[in-house]
Amino acid sequence: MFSRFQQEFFLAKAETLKPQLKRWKVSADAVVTPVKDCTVWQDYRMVKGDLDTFLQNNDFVNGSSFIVSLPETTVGQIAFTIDFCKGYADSPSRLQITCGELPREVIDAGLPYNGTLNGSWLQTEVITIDDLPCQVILPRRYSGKYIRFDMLNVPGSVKFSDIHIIACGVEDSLLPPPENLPELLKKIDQASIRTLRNCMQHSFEDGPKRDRRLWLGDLRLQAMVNKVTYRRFDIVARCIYLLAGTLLPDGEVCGCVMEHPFPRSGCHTHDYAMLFPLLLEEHCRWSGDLTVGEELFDLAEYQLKLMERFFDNGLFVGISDPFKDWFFVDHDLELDRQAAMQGHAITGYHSLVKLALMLGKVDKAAEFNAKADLLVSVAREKLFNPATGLVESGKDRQLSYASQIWMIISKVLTPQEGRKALQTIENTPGALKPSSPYMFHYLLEAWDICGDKEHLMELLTGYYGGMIKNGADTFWEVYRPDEPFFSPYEDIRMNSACHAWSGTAAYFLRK
Ligand code: RAM
Repeated sequence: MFSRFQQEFFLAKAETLKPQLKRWKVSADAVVTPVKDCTVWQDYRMVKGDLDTFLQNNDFVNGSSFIVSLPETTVGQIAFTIDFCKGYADSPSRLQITCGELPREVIDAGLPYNGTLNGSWLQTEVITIDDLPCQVILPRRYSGKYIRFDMLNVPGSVKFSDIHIIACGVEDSLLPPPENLPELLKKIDQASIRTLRNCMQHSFEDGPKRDRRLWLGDLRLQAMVNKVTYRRFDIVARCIYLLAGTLLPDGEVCGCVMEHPFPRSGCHTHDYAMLFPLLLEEHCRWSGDLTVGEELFDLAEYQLKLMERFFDNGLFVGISDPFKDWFFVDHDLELDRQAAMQGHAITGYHSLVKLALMLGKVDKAAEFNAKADLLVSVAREKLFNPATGLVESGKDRQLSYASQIWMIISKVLTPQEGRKALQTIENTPGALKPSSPYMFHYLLEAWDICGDKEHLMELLTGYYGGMIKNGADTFWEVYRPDEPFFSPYEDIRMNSACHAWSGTAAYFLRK
């Protein structure tokens, strides 16, 4: 595909689009006490107290600790002032500081970690401060609503004041909610926008706590919310150039880009690569910037070319080596991905058709149309069961929401058929449900295509409203309403609670 030299050119373009970050102060506004309560999310309530009084009246000795909260989930550097209380400080102060997006991250800060991702993602530091009094600004950037201070070793006793976060991001404020919305939907809208705002750093990050990188699947959803809110198309373009400048050796657009200290590609994520044409086409259409479409049209086409090896006579047959060939689709290892992947490829071709027409490449449009048509007719023949009205996936003819959803998005099913399939799957015991907010977004997109706005709003209110009722002010990477302790990483502290792919409610509320 593109040579190293061409990729450098795209990276240089990305560099010219690098946004300036704003900085602002968000002060802690309460001291909080965790209270065990099995009726609330993850079994703890945070009871607030007056912070100024607490800090004025309390000195902290070895072994003591306290937790403060911020008015909203904030991204930035932790800062505070620390002083000694009596005599003079004859030794340094050693503190453990833990930042958490959700209560359990700070409550369980001392518990051993046995999750699958590296524990260094947990936002805990041990710092040693030599000369008191002083202001401390931690060098790392965090994302959180709670900060816990543990006195590991302090000279006598110490006092704290001015605890805050030096927040950073491209945008420092939220847009006001649409006036005609009921209260709960206003809250959902604001949490959705805050999620986008907090992820909007030098690129669109998936989560400012974790992975702090640009994932293609997340980016496509952020671009949708961005379109109806901040309209920072410059940053979307920058992200697209970052992807184009960090191709994998075989020319595939990588699933994620790590931006620092210099842009590098992450892993193969084939379903995300298949979404590249969709991302590009939507960006060109929404921003009116056809240059990037011209420049990257061949790259978008090449992504689907690369995927041809996973198809046999127009049917996705897939996954030869599950460790090498990662088709993410959802956080669900049981999910048979055949139908969903067929849908991704068709959607990719449809996007290429639109892009080709936008760019005046009529012959190319016809070529992609023919490819899409073949995949559609094979899907109808092999995956759709007209007797039940459902799409079945894989050799075990698995029934899942994901399969219906992707056959709707790719227009294999008409809106009428789609509506029936979604209604039927809702009443099919044992059908695999969306497991992550990422797949939940696509469920809403499918209902939108099928034209049932009422049901869409019902689902949206139930799901995102559920998170709000459970204390969210940004939306969570992982949310299974009936499984508060579920983590794909085997430790809830690793879950990100401000996550790009969960933030699309504002798109549906505002578009
Ligand atoms: C996780 C992150 C990210 C997502 C990938 C596939 O690591 O949540 O947002 O895109 O999975």
